[in-house]
Amino acid sequence: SIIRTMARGAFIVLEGLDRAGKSTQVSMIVEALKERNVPVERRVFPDRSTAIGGIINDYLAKKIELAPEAVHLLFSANRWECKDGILETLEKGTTLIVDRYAASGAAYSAATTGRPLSWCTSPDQGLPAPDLVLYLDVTPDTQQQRSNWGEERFERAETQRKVAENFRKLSESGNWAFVEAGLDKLEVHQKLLQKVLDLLEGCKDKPIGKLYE
Ligand code: NYM
Ligand code: MG
Repeated sequence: SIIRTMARGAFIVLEGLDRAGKSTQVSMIVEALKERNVPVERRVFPDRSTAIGGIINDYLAKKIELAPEAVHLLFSANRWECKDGILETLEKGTTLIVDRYAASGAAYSAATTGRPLSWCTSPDQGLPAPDLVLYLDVTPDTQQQRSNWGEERFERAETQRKVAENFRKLSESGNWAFVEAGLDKLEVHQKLLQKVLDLLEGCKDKPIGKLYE
């Protein structure tokens, strides 16, 4: 077996409904870690830059129609095609801050297909598991006040309500922390950063887990 000579990076995911502020907060965390000389990279799912991501993008932008189950499998395939890249990054000691991941996959698809969460989590089984999921908890009022609300598919109050319920169920397994998303963005950042810093030392010697195993 390979002797690990270097600490691995941490795998941290930000989750939440649309307009929770995840992308802004990912940027702020990445900048804060860089200032502390922590090797860090960001990723976003869906990764719209790949061929599969292009189909997902066209679907979300309402340019094409697809069966919701087929879209679900594309979202999962989009994570699987990034699996080796994720592992290489973590193994070289770089921490990853990721904007959405498997929980979004299951929470949205369970709402849009009506299929059980267990059906929705199964294609992601075995993917690298996050060390920490930071959930940005946003209210419907705050969502609707934020820019471009309602443009993409799934941006409807009823869908979002179901998705939120699914996120709550998913948060019962794994290491999740909830942060109120309606606060001032610096206040949200400070809360998130504290949780990230608390985690960083602790996971260096732990092997990277596998989702739903
Ligand atoms: N989404 C995202 C899914 O339905 N399944 C997934 O696996 C992922 C990663 O895509 N409404 C949905 C959630 C969002 C949409 O993401 C696009 P974003 O972060 O809003 O650009
Ligand atoms: Mg969105």
